[in-house]
Amino acid sequence: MRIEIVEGDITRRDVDAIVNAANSSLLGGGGVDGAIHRAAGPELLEACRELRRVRLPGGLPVGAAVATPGFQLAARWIIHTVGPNWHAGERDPGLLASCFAESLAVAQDLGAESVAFPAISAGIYGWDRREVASIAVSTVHTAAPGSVEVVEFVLFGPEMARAFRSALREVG
Ligand code: AR6
Repeated sequence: MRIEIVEGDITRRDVDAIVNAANSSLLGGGGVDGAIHRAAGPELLEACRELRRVRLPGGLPVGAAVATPGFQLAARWIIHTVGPNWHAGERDPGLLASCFAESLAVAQDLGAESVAFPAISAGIYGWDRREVASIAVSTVHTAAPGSVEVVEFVLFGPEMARAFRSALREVG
């Protein structure tokens, strides 16, 4: 599996699947979640409401992942995951690792060959960017091989990109 670091807007990536840093409600929010809902169009919210009604009445647990179509995105699928919220005392690195591992497992099940991840929990949820970078890169680096050939980390800002490049150097 090849790992690439990209600075930019994840909604614009032409990959098979993009990962959304959602919340348990799956009904939208700010940050990358808001950007993905705006770019994918209103059908995404409908699909999320349907998921909640049929499969996830209690919401999506922290560390779990679930897919919807990409609707108006170039990406065919959106994989929604819920990062731990540092501000709410959710500080177990295993929960954050689970977001990356479970999202990748969903991508493999779908047969995706390319997947783009944002810096889950590094925005509104308040985790330190170096810790997110280290957990993200090491989790993807040690994942079992499958259909996914390329994993992109698509990041806002040079500092976040630097943190991920540094984490990649450490595993490489
Ligand atoms: N492309 C790539 N990265 C982005 C984009 C984008 N279009 N927009 C923001 N980021 P956040 P979280 C970066 O807050 O910390 C939502 O309200 C951002 O700069 O989106 O997991 C959800 O509904 C940061 O580096 O996600 C939840 O309630 C990173 O993406 C909550 O926020 C993640 O920031 C989740 O918080």
